[in-house]
Amino acid sequence: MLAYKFATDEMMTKINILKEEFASIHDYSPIEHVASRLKSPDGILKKAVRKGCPLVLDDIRAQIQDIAGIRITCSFISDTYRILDMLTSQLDVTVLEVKDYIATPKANGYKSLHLIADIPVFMSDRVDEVTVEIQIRTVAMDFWASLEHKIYYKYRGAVPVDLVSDLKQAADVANRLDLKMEGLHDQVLAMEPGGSTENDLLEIAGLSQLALPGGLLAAMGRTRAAGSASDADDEAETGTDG
Ligand code: 0O2
Repeated sequence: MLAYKFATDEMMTKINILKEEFASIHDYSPIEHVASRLKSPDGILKKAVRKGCPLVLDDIRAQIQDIAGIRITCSFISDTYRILDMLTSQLDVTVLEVKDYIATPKANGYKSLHLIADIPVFMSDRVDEVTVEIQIRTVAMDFWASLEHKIYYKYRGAVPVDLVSDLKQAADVANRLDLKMEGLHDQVLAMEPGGSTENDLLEIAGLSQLALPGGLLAAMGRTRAAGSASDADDEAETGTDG
């Protein structure tokens, strides 16, 4: 369990680095919220029995892949794939499986991207490759999944048929909301002054063009504007004195 805790800590650090980098350099962060949990020994055993997994440590390690679980919630569907790409392209992350329940939702309406990956945990005398499951979903998908999970447990899996149908309808509504929000987001991006804010070009005397993030250019622009205003004030004051 300790190895799973360390793996969760390492993965959380990776995700928090992405989150902080986005918050300080870009206009917004695709990561709304991150949470982690370790499955309890009782939960692991129940899942092992449910899956017909032999109750032997090596088999449990190989077959129960969500002992260490991380959930990332994003604002928009496109962000979920963006985060998936960022994590899977990291050199020490070995992708075991990607389950795309967004492109292919479960029959009950469940949507989410699941990344199952190994990451190395450096112990005092060895390196363990530890499996972590990362669920990446939008806020709307998360809202639906949390409620469905509660209902499923309340009825111990035997959810009444009309409730199942209502939940499916709610999943469709959540999906429509996600598509609407994505459309609004695209419109806002298209309206941003100067088009793309990701990488504008700045000419600096004598140097070739430098690609700088839009946020930094905007901040420099504000500094320059403030500088010229204060120069003008100084000149006005000098003029008065003179
Ligand atoms: P808990 O209590 O959240 O930990 P598989 O090996 O693919 O046959 P497995 O391992 O269940 O089966 O994989 P799957 O289906 O990708 O599910 C992994 C986890 O995703 C689940 O863990 C849930 O957290 C979540 N999940 C999957 N399907 C649903 C769903 O229909 N509704 C909700 N709310 N969550 C879902 P656990 O251990 O089942 O549950």
